[in-house]
Amino acid sequence: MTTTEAPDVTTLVDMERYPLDAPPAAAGVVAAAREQFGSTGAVELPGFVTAEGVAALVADAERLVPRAHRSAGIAGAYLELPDPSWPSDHPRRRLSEFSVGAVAYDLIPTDSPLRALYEWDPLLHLVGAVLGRGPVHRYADPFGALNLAVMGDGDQLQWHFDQTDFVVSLAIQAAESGGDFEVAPLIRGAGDEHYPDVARVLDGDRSAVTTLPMTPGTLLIFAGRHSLHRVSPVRGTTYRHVGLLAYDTVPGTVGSELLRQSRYGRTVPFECPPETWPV
Ligand SMILES: O=C(O)CCC(=O)C(=O)O
Ligand SMILES: [Fe+2]
Repeated sequence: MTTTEAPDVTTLVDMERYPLDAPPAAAGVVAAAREQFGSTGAVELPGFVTAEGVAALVADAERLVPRAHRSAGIAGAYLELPDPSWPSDHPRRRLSEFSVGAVAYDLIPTDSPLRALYEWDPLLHLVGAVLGRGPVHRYADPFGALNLAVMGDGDQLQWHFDQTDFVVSLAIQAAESGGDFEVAPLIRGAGDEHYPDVARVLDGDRSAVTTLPMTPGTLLIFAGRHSLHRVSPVRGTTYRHVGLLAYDTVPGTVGSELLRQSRYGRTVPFECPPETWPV
């Protein structure tokens, strides 16, 4: 891998449809997205990245596959160890299978178009404007701020809540089948866990669940800390590639050591620049 300049993000994003470098021109798009986000806790921006941009992101994702840390096992919705003081069928005790690959932020080089997009301030401002809760910050976690999620045949992600307020996911490549993003939007609130509602989703009740097929180039902004979500099992030989761009309303927020160890296989970030790593 060679060290080169960060790609020009305006060659990736459909700047006519989403003129983010000219905020007044983007006002209509932002207002519509903000309204949808306010009512459902999730908003899709279709065709955010152009077909050429998607091709560049796919090539980037394929070269980064060897850097993905694979993890598999059983985990719960709260991304913490089950607490035996809860009854055995309580949502805090329930575990289900996951298997996933993730390339951590500290392994994504500066010449990656995905990294360039995450570090592009107009996107940060768009996310802030859509959320409408004052300034948002890129997640301060050196692993979890930006991930490339790489999922192959049989991989899936269990129902869970995120440890950051908001995640923007960018579909890069769809699997042959499966790999849908399923979400029960805003099922819990700050200080109000709604355990019976969570239990119903874990039991297979689909009435509160929306399924979003991951169409390449679509950007999805969702309230991951309060929305229960999962990725259905992937089928076929094509990788499902998704960029996960994390944000928080509180600066300096990081994920737990347990999550770092489970998802990335380590708790201390690499100090040498990701460009210098052999693939
Ligand atoms: O891959 C996705 O679409 C979402 C992944 C996710 O929910 C997570 O990594 O927390
Ligand atoms: Fe998540």
